[in-house]
Amino acid sequence: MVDDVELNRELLRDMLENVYVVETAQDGQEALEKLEEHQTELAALLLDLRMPRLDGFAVIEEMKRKRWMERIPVLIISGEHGVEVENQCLELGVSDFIHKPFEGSVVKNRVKNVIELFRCKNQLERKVREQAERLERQHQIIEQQAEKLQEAKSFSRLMLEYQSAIMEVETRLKVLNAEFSQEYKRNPFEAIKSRLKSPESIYEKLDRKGYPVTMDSIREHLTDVAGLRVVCAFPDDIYRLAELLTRQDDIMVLRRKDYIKNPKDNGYRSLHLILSIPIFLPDGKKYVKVEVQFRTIAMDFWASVEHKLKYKKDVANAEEIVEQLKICADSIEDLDYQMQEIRNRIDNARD
Ligand code: 0O2
Repeated sequence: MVDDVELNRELLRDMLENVYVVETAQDGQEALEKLEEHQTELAALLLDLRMPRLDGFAVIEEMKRKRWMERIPVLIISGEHGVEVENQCLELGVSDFIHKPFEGSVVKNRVKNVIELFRCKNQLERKVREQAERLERQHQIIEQQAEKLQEAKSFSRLMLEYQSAIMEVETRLKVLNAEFSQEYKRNPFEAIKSRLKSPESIYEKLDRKGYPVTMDSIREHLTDVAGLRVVCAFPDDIYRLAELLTRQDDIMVLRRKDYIKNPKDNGYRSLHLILSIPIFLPDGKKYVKVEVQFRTIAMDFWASVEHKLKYKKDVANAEEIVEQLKICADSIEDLDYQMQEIRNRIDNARD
């Protein structure tokens, strides 16, 4: 309750004190200071208009600016009866008037009614706000799910492209195998193994290399999503087959790593090609990257055993195993070339 006349403050306090906790201020300035501190605890503000320092209109203006009027009902306590002033106050958003001299039951009833009305209004507004927030959250969830669905769709579509590229390379290799076997009376490769990189491995590799996990990033930065392993009996078949495949005029060789001529320190020997190969989809031709590894049967056996070591933790005497594997890899090279030599001698013999 804000009034500069002490008698008015005491009168109103007497009328309301048995129902409400009454806090008073003697001018607009003090009222705003108390409002700043207690505005969440106030049920209503009884406000005089004519006061020193800061008048009632200035308090209303400030309350409107701070949006306190939306929560706290303001009742004007004033000796003024002019329609003009009342209208001005109503336009500013005050809830009711209590005219001086004060009549106890009228004061109590007007205060009670305004507080009740505001309580209902605030409850309703809170419910509407909560409902709107719930709807917003649901909307966000639906949007996220739609996005995931979209991502899943484009990911499956991308995987389909890589799968098509695997099939394309596999078919070309099989055709070469058939032609080669007609000419040389033997197959240049024993087996083709293929695999599509798993979503977990794709994510792990992009993340490890610091690239974003997006469809464009997969296309740009990964070269081994589609992978083929061609297992040949003899080292010279590897080069012959690789040459026949890469000679095809619509295939581009993006990278070539010859670990047969330049074996890795651990003894690993294979020929790796990163190819860009066209695939034909309903919406046109597309180039897709494929990794093709060529190795001998013996080296394939070696690599599968050695690969296990990479994924095992705490292997006892791991260094000794690495050395042993290196010795085996060197023996395999010896063996591969000896077998090739034997094959050549058999081939050169007359039927
Ligand atoms: P996984 O589990 O077989 O897929 P890059 O792929 O280009 O980022 P890097 O190392 O430059 O990495 O390529 P590189 O040397 O051509 O090796 C690619 C793949 O060849 C490997 O894939 C292995 O499959 C195989 N490879 C390379 N070195 C070795 C080796 O020492 N031992 C064995 N067993 N396999 C090898 P990932 O992704 O490393 O493994």
